[in-house]
Amino acid sequence: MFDNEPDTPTYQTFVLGDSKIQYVANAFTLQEADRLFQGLLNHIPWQTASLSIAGNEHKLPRLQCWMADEGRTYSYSGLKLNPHPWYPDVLSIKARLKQLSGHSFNSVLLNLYRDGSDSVSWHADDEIELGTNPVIASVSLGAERILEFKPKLNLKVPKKRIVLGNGSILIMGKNLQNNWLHQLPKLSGYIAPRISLTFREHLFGETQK
Ligand SMILES: O=C(O)CCC(=O)C(=O)O
Ligand SMILES: [Mn+2]
Repeated sequence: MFDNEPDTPTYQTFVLGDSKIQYVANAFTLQEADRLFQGLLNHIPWQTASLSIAGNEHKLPRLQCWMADEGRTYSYSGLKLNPHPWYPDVLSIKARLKQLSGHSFNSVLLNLYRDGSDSVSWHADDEIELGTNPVIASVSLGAERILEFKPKLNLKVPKKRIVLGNGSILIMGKNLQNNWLHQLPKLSGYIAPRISLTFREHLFGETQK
């Protein structure tokens, strides 16, 4: 390691069609990222979610926790997630996100990938409660993983791959969820755990559940 190399945030922008992705490496120092990772691993009430497909139960290949203000229920793929109250370290991560990106969010889906066989398959975060043009930010803690993007329609465009490092932030800009899919593929070999916090702006309040 380069002991005297400063651990400062560095910004990179990727253009995908008419959408932009911003990647911030070192949004958290290694020390901060390691402490946050251990705290979340031990204190978040991680849950297994199952989908029912043709009458068969399929466990999702990752653990999850939906955290938001009271009443902001999240539904996707037939699952209905009731919000857990905010955990203090998640609020400080949200504050760093605001400071570095200028974006405010009111909810977050936390994912725990226990090893390389945990994953998220192709999808867009385009649920109705996120509005028509959502910005989604993903904070990465722990093992490095790859996020892949492909257009919903033009299948000739090659996949875009972005490596998500420990302590990084990835911001998927407007339009991306409308026109592109993303996935976090399985990896073989020994892969350490990773936690992601995917922050969203949830537009439905308690009265519109
Ligand atoms: O783990 C990630 O960085 C992405 C997860 C994701 O796409 C999601 O939770 O919707
Ligand atoms: Mn997603």
